[in-house]
Amino acid sequence: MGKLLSKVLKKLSSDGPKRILMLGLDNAGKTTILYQMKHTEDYSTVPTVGFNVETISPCRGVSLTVWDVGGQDHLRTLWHHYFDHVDGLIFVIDSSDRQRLSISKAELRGIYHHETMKHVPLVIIANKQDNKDALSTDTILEKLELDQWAQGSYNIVPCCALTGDGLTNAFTLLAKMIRKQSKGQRSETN
Ligand SMILES: Nc1nc2c(ncn2[C@@H]2O[C@H](COP(=O)(O)OP(=O)(O)O)[C@@H](O)[C@H]2O)c(=O)[nH]1
Ligand SMILES: [Mg+2]
Repeated sequence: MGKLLSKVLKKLSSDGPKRILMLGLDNAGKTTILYQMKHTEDYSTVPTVGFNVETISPCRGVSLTVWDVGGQDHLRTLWHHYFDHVDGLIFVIDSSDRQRLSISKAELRGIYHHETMKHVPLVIIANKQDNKDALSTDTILEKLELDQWAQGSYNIVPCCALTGDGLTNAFTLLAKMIRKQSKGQRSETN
């Protein structure tokens, strides 16, 4: 999946650099996804000391910043530093963690409360679909109450980060949404 994903990201950055955030509760599978991204070309990583944020550049012109949300209220005051000029958000969910879906829902709402995040395209990765008790994407959408969000503002993709299944799909969708969004913004300013 490395080459295809790499192509998707390169195309995305062809009309200017892009900033993508990847957030989710701890144990959702973010680091595993990052590991899969390391197979893409030109991989480089810049760990941030003192704040559990990792930024990687999976290809030239694309930066991907990752951190755990939930239960770290003291870090929330720092979020706004990362919420400016974001082009897309990937929110990772452990599809078998029924108990904490409500926390994910609250976190997602909190993130989109930030003014600068309001129109940022969202792709939810319903990770760990290989687990027998994984919830379907439909059930997850229902529990997150995303059906109340504007149509086209989000998508959900079933994935298994361990094998990489679904990840290219997820990033391809996000890239499409970002392109559509920036076209819309251009025509608004014309
Ligand atoms: N079964 C299964 N386990 C996964 C999957 N993705 C990640 N994990 C496991 O879930 C645990 C947490 O993953 P990690 O990437 O560290 O989560 P993070 O806290 O969001 O960075 C690890 O033991 C991973 O091996 C998946 O798709 N399926
Ligand atoms: Mg991690």
